[in-house]
Order: sequence, then C-alpha cells, then structure tokens
Amino acid sequence: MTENKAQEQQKAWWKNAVVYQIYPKSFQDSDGDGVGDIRGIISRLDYLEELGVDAVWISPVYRSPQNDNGYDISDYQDIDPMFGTLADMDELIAEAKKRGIRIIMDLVLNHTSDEHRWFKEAKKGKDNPYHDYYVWRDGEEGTCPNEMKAVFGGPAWDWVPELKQYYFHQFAPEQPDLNWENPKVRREIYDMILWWMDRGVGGFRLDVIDQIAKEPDRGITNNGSRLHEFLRELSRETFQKGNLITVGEAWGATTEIAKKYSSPDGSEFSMVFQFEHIMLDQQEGKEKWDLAPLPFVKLKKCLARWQDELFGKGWNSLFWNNHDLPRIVSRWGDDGEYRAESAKMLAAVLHGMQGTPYIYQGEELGMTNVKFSDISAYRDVETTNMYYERIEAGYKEDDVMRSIYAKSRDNARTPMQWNGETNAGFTKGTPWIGVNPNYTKINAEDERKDTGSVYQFYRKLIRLRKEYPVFVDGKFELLLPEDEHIFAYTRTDGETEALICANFTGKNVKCPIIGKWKDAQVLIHNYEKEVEEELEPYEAVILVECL
Ligand code: TEU
Repeated sequence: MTENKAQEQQKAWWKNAVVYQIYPKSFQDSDGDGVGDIRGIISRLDYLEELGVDAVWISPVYRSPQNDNGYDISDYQDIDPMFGTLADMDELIAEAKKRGIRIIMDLVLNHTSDEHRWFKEAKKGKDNPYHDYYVWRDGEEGTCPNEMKAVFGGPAWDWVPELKQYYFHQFAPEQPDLNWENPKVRREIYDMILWWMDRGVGGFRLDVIDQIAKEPDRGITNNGSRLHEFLRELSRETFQKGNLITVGEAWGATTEIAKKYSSPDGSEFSMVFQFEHIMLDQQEGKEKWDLAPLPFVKLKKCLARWQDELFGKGWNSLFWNNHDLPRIVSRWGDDGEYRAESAKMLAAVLHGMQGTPYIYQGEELGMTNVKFSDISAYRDVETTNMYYERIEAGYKEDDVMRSIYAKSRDNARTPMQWNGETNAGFTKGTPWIGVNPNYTKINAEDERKDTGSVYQFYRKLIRLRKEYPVFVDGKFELLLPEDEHIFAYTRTDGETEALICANFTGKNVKCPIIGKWKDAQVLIHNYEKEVEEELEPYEAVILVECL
C-alpha cells in the first residue's frame, strides 16, 4: 500500500468500519427501573467486541423530559439521570476505547425540548437575549401563520399568549425549532460539540439535519437555501478539528444532494442516511401508514442507483433498520418459517455493497416486529397520535392496527433479547415497553452458541469486510435488473471480483449466473449445501474470484 493510500485510509477510517446502533432505553437495564442505561451498555461491551463492530451510535442520552425518548433535549451537556451520569458516559467512552470501539453521540440540533433553559428564557419576552434562538411569528390566537403541519400531527405552530406570538415546531409542540439564522445559536452549538469532542467521542449522528435551514414563510422544511452554508460552517468549526465519523439524517436527500453532504473534500460530513429505499412500500404522496405492496425491482434499482452515483464522488451509509423503522426481517424477509434464512440474506445483500454498514440492535439476531393487541401497550408519540387521529377520522380499528404492526416505531423499540429468562434478560424490573414474546426462541445467548445463527452470520460478514478490500473499494454492478426474484450484483476492484447473489422470495428459483462462477470460492452462504443454479427460499451467497 502506498503511503498516501495508508494516510487516506487512516483519515477515512469509517470507510472500513461497521457501526452498531444502540437505542439506550431498550438495550440493557442495570438498576432494575425498567429502562436501559449507560452502565447497562458498559456491561455489554464485550458482546459488541465479539460481534466485531468498530463504532457504536447511541441514540440521545442527554437530559430530557422524554416526550420523544430523548430527541427532546433540555441540556446538551448533561446526561439524563434515567441513563446515568457524565462519569458513566466518560467510563463508557474509555471502556469502549479499550475494545477498539468508538462512541458516536446523537446530536439533535434542529430543535430542543421546551424545557431547555434557552426556550424558557425565550418565552419571557421579545427582548430576552434568548428569544431569537427560536422561530417566532406574530399573530392572533386561533389563526396560525400558515398551514404547515408537524411530523407528529397537528399544526407546526403553537401559541404563547404572554407574547402574542407563535413558535415553530416541526415535530411535537414540546420540540421547538432552533433558529439557525441566528449566529449566536450556531456558536453555542459549536462550543457544545467541541466540549463533547474533548471528552473523546468518536463521531456524531446528526438528527434531521436537512431541516435546520427551514424557511417557514415559504413552507420550506428541508433543504432550505442556506443549508449547505450552515453545514460547511458547522463542519469547519467542529468536526474537522478531529478525526471523526459524521452522519447526517437527511430524509430529503437525492443522490445529487448526498454528494454535497459526503464530498470527499470533507467539507460537510462523512456520509448521510438517506431513506429512498425505505419509503418504497407506502402509497405515493401519502403517509408511511398507507401501506403498499413491496416493489422488489424498484428496491434493487434504487439501491443500485445510489451505489453508481456516489462511486468516487461521495460515500453511502448502508442500513435496513434504525429506531424509527420496522424490523427488516418482518418487512422484506419472512419472520415465520424462513426467519433465519431471510435475515441472513438481507444482511448479505446489504453488507456486500459499498458504504458503511449500520446494524441496529437486535438486527444481528434477526429480531422481528411485535404485535401488541391494544394501543395502550404502545409508547411512541408518533404511533399513538396517529392512532387517535385516524380513529377519530373514521378509519377501522383493524386497519389502523395493521399499519401499526407494519410500520410503528415501537417495532424497533421492544427490549433487546439477551436470553430466555424473564424480560429477555433486559431488566429485573418492569420494562418500560413490553418484550416481544418470541424472546425464548430468538435471543443472544442461544445465538452465540449456535454456529449456524443469524448472529454468527453477521460476525462473519463483518470480518469479510475487513479481509477483502473489494467490499470497501470495489465498483458495483447490478446484474439481472428486471428479475422479479433475484438480487445479484458484482463488486470489482482490479484484483478481485465478488458476486453477491440472493433469492428474495420464499420459492425455489433458477439463477443462471451461478453457473459461470462454479470455480469461485464461497465466502459466505446461508444454507449448508453446495451452491447450485437453483436457489432455495431466501438463499444468499457471496462468491469471490481473483482476476
Ligand atoms: O427522525 C426524523 C423523522 O423525520 C422521523 O420523525 C420520521 O419521520 C419518522 O420517524 C418516520 O416514522 C428523527 C429521529 O430519528 C426520531 O426518532 C425523532 O423522533 C425525530 O427525528 C425528531 O427528533
């Protein structure tokens, strides 16, 4: 390897990395209060080291009234007592480092909690120095400045009678939007980020970052005209002073926009989360709850387009799951008879592509969606608001529950399934949200012992990414683009060619490509048998050949 290449690799360490996401409320409780915490995470670091991940992104643990599970921050420089203390956080960073794992903090910079000191001050008067930290419009009670709606339902404006003004919130009313036009807000944010960098964090995930440059008078939420100006300033003032991984959440990113965010010149972020492949199974122009059949060919073409267009010009993140999304095995796989096979198939397809893979807690076990029979068992503000809105609007309860079973964020938030004991080993108390009853069959303890488990398959995939540079650098080519059953592609880097071939269906299908690869080495395979031209249900294989 040339010196330049080695330097470049050290700088862009995150290109070879695999990231694990922890939703702290649901990962591991250490003190029996039914809520996961930082000491719980520390106790599970050996598990993460064994899995082989390089970094762990932790959803927000800052001080928060928890109206949106920590995405409503009331103090960016403290830890919520529910999760522990700053000393616990320091210990987590240090203990993770010993195991070669970096900690990625979740930064929520679009909004704060309404209990943040800045907002409490801002409400005191129009001449308060913090007033302009938020987005206000004069008006009359009962007549919002415009028709804009909040993501979690209801208008995006809330009235403060003492000020005779409305404030703007893109999410819950308890999450007022920050005013990024104000340079003082930006400076406060940069200082806070530098403070976390000094504590040794390895990177940041930036919540709804494409919404910071909103222009409410023009009805604009994401991709506002000053967005990239703000991001370049943010990056220059903070991230570029360290060697971090940064990933922005950008629902509104196209490939063109993603190239800006993840430009190889490092002027913004390492990469973004984009959601085009996630939004395919909803009716066009409607909400995520309005279910549509799974368009497999569209999925392949969408993922392939992102691979092609960012090659050499940006960097992809690769994910199927996060704390807002239903479990992938229940969505694109089969969470019944072929659960393990389909979970492995989905993993192989994702980890074979170019980009940085993210594993959401429990995905490595093949955890599934949950079906609570009553709405009272659900905890998520988005889910419960939607339920009551739709019931009131006359939707049938069965239909509303069907949408919840398919798409509710709580599908991802049931406790991590550690073992077959009470509450899946997550807590000795009463869990804040119900455990998925399938924990006796799907849990980490069993899967660690079973060489054929989904967990062991993920471990192997992570190792392969480290051993074969073709998975990091190789050019992607989609094969059989119109095939209704098979997802196949190659990765080529001049020395090696890899073939990733997967049956996305529960039926046996013929795969003509395999014949040409009969002398290739099998790197990973989710069936214990020879690779043949006919693929079994959800069969997936990765083959490699030297050129
Ligand atoms: O999510 C952004 C976002 O737009 C989601 O609300 C999304 O529309 C929804 O989850 C789809 O079901 C981020 C965080 O990931 C999420 O947990 C927060 O609730 C949200 O921002 C507000 O901070």
